[in-house]
Amino acid sequence: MTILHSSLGPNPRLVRMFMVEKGLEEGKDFTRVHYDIITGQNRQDAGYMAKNPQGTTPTLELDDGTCLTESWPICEFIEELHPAHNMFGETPLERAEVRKWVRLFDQEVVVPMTMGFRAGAGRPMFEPRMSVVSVEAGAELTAMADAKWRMFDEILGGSNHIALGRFTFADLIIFAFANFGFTVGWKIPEGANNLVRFVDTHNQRPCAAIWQQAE
Ligand SMILES: N[C@@H](CCC(=O)N[C@@H](CS)C(=O)NCC(=O)O)C(=O)O
Repeated sequence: MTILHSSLGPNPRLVRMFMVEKGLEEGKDFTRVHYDIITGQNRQDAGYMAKNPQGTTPTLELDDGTCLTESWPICEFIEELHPAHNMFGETPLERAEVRKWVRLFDQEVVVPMTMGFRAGAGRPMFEPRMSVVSVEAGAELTAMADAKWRMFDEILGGSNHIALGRFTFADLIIFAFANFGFTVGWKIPEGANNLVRFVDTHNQRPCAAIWQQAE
């Protein structure tokens, strides 16, 4: 059976949320192996490092032992195997639209937000295992990410969908990283009320329950 190598944190949870959206069930369609990333278990396990030389989670291990890494491409792979309840677009144009927003969000929010977290509250955990920018640079990155969160708030306007007028992977990644933020003390920037409504609305989705679960 397919194995999802997983842990705390937004990236494995993004994949797990995607699987819920796809109707895939743990224990039936895939098994999950959990790593304690707080203690660095993922990076101390030579077997895991062979599966994913980056040492990060998630990794999707297929029946033949092939290991796929990086959350977004893992989700696209799953979408191709399970096209029902389309999340990436039905046509080339739709897919380009969804990927455009995912790429923008990934670069403009995910990268500075996570780098900012690693340099600030996450420093004790991350500093021993990877390069981390200074506390000051981390605060600047967090502010840059927040400016882009505001941009996404404006783009959303009165809609709860960033693309295609329906729930897509672009919404899922935004929703997942807002939830990640909440777990580490981040708050939606003041006045970004479209984002507040977006999160409240999508909190009703079954996939949101992943954020309430202990690992
Ligand atoms: N770009 C990767 C990021 C993976 C990543 O940073 N995963 C985090 C968990 S959210 C992790 O493994 N952190 C612990 C570590 O790096 O040791 C992806 O999209 O999957």
